[in-house]
Amino acid sequence: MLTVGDGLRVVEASVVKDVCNAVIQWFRAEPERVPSVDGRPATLPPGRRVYAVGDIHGRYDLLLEIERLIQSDLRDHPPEGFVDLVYLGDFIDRGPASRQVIEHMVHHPLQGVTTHYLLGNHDAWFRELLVEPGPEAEWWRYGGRETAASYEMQGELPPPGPEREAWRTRLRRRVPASHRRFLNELCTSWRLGDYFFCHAGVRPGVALDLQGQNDLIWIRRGFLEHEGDLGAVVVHGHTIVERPVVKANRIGIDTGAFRSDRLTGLVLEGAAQRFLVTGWA
Ligand SMILES: [Mn+2]
Repeated sequence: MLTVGDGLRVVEASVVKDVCNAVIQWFRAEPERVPSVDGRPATLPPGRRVYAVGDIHGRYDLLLEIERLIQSDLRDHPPEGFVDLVYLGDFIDRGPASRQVIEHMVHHPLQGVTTHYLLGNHDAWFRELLVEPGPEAEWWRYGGRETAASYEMQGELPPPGPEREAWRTRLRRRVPASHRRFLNELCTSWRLGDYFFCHAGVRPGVALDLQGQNDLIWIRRGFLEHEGDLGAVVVHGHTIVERPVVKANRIGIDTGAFRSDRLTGLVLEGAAQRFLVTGWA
């Protein structure tokens, strides 16, 4: 038998659910444009599904959550064929648990899917400075401090010179070989059907298979405002947006997880796109 208290809880629960649904609807509002190539809607080959995940930036908690969302999506919508999962890079920096993110990627890939790990500008910084002098000061300022802390490197970044080199040696010793191999093996792009996946974007006017690494992991100006056909619909992270941006020529899904708690996943199948977002499960 329901008591008054139970009824109140039911009402509260339904109000909360309505508000959540409204927020989700707002987040998943109609795209500005239909992603298209050569004037026709972009599609994946039949029987294929792709999940793409934006910048994780050391948020191990959100990585686990998006994996749970993907797994329940796979249960709710059993795939007809082959499933790929693409991480768009920037695994590390800013958030508190970069070491745990890489450790998880190395040892616990999601079962039943083929995973592609792409290189972000932060991952590139880190793998370079483990080997030789580079922009350590910039890296430190833009979240490298947190990554160093996750590898239990306490204290400040020493000035360039012998102290810095001793620091680099200590850091390298604390980063397991499996982590260094993971960073060194990151790819700069992946392509399937009418979609091209990379961290930041592409240089318009350059063929997709001739894009330079610097553009693929850093580009903003020249790409974000470009409205013309790019040869594929570019799925990217790197540039933070409040909610996913869907244009005719690109889909941006970096929703600033490290500070917004919203890590976004994009689901592509046929000509359709759907979104999975942490925090509202
Ligand atoms: Mn980035």
